[in-house]
Amino acid sequence: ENNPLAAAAEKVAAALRRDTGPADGIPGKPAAQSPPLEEPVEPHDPLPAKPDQSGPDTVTPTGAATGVDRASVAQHGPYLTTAQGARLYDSDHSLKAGARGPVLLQDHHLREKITHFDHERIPERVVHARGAAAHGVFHAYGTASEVTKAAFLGKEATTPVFVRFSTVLGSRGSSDTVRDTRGFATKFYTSEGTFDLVGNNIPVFFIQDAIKFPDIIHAAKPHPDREIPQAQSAHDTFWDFVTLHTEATHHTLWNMSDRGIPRSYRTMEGFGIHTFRLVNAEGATTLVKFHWKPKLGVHSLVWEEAQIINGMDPDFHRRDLADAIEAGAFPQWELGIQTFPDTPEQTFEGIDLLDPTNIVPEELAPVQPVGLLTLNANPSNYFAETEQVAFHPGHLVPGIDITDDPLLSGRLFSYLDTQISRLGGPNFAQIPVNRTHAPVNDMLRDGMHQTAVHAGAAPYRPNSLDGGCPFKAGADTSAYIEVPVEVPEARKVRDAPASFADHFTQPRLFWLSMTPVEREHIIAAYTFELGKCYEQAIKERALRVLANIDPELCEQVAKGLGLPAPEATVPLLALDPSPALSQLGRTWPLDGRVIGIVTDGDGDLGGVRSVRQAVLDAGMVPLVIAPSGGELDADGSPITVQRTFATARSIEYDAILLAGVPGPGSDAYGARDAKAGNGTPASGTATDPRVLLMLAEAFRHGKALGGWAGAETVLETAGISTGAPGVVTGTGGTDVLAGITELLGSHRVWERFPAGV
Ligand code: HDE
Repeated sequence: ENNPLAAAAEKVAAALRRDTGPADGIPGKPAAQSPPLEEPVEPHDPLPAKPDQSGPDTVTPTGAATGVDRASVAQHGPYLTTAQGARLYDSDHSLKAGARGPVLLQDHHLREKITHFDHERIPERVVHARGAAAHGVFHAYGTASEVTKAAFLGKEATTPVFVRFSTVLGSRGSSDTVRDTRGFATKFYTSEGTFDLVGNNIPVFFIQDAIKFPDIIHAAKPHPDREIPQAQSAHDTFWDFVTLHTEATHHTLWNMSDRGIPRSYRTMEGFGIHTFRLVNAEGATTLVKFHWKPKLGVHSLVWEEAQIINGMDPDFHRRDLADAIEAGAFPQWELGIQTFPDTPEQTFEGIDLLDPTNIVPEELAPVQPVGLLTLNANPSNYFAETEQVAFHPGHLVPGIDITDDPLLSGRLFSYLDTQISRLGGPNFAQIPVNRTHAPVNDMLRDGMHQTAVHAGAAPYRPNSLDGGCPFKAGADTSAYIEVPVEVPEARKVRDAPASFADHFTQPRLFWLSMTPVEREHIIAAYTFELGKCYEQAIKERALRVLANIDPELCEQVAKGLGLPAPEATVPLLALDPSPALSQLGRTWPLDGRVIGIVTDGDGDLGGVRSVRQAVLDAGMVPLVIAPSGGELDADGSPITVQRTFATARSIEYDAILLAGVPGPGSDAYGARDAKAGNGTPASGTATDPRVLLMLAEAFRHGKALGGWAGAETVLETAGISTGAPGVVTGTGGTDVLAGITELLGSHRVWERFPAGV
């Protein structure tokens, strides 16, 4: 009985039963009598593992399992353990000399837990740090078979994919809707090895030679002294560089256009940018540019909306992608190729195909669809998948080869190199999301984070000990064989071809292809960004660049900056516009569009119910907005309030409906519910100012607005004429919705612009 070890064991057993007495507590203070509510205290077998609790897999999550005993790895089994598998009886208290005494250095569990935590972060990507990703599948139409032998582009081929979208400049925690280029990187897990198409949502790049990449990125990232601004191009160093280095003009113009602020990842185009070389089964080659075309059309935010979102919902794009997939509204893109004959000049209609600041207008070389991408599953674990995925333009498969675009050549070096520092060594291909679905039989060995246990004694070639295995493949056994392109005899130089010196023709083509609304947005963007620069000399230089694109653009921006507009220093060519570059003028499916329905307890709740249903039936998302949360009683069958006046803001909706405002003289959303500053109900008939703000913003942003049964009064209070374009009022909700739906097909009510936003 006096055995001290037995006493200690009993104390531990008591701790496990959670009935410890006050022995070591503050004198006089009783110990807690019962365990925390709802925390299970009896060990039991785990519930079936949710996909996001599964342990490390031996293939990518889209592939088949390869026989690892899942029960033997993380978070399986009834007991919490250390990393070495020893069971723990307490993970909430450090080992101390007495409950109020010092923590002991010998607490190896504390040290293991904290040390692992200390090392949970890895370096973020130097560019494209903020991203969101999804799993999906690619179905090939087979239409590319004539030009490439790549198996995944063959008829009916189906290939798992992982796609990561990103912004370029911001850190991992920055906002989604900043003005920036977006990454669009796709990993195809093909049967012949992994193919990565590491593209952007803008078809041209800032620089023509990879050696300039550190310069553009140093200029565009926050200033090194104060580390501001975050995720912005509206600052001196960016504009200093892009105006001195005029090959950046084309990309910068795209950034200043609506393409710089996409509505959603789901409504972005993607581009491989560089010209690639395809090779078919007969060895014939074709030059191509890759395009992703979103099924929902190409749509953007307006600038004021984008800025409000950065504060209201910095995860706007990430949320939108994940929500759509979770709801089963799987985003889709068609992969297309523009094809060009593989001539020694590598030009098409006078356009240099090796210059990544050039596009080839679709009117000259149509985009031919070759397959359909569907994103149908969200990642289970952000870090394991979205953060650790490692793309590389050098991940190529037989049938797809590179060209001598000097930007691409540098990328082929950079991506492998960056993964080694980012993912801590050369074995990142073993991380589940990076594992190929093709059989691997390499002779790469050892290194940091080696997880394979390679057997055998002969990881070298030639060998006799392994019977000469593995053998080299040939053209008939799917080997990746570089196209034996002729390299003209040349002198070793640091230089660029003369054709790379034209920096203004293509920007002018883009400008001339824009509609008036799009041009107005471009002018506003330049005026905003240059207006944020401090250095007068940079603004003046920027105007000289704009003068070489178009006098109207230059004059308008100069006016906004209060500076004189300079003359062009290059001939301004008369060019045929490329209508395919404009985002306007077509109508698109409405899947996933969000309709805000504002109502309150006295509104036409029957009407709200039928409009909600009609919105759902049209594949769109209804969100009921009311003064406060909970449910609205519609004749005994309640309607759930999804947003309150406190949580709703115009930016979340593509259209807003005022659903049944109580009759004339009523309080029209608010007087009864909004509280005056002192907590007592406000008097009078004022509409809640948050509703008025929502309507005014939505109107300025070109969104469809509508309502019935008294909506006119509220709209007018918000300063919106019911006769204005895109405002639909009527007596019944479903009629009004029909009018709104028609407007939504063209994304916004473009007649409302210019609106100065
Ligand atoms: Fe990248 N780029 N890049 N880039 N890039 C990276 O690789 C680089 C370029 C693009 O979601 C880095 O893993 C150089 C063009 C995307 O994980 C790095 C040059 C295009 C992503 C890198 C370029 C891109 C990256 C940073 C000039 C469009 C994100 C982390 C020669 C065609 C991929 C990483 C993801 C990421 C280097 C230019 C697209 C450092 C040197 C042109 C979509 O390797």
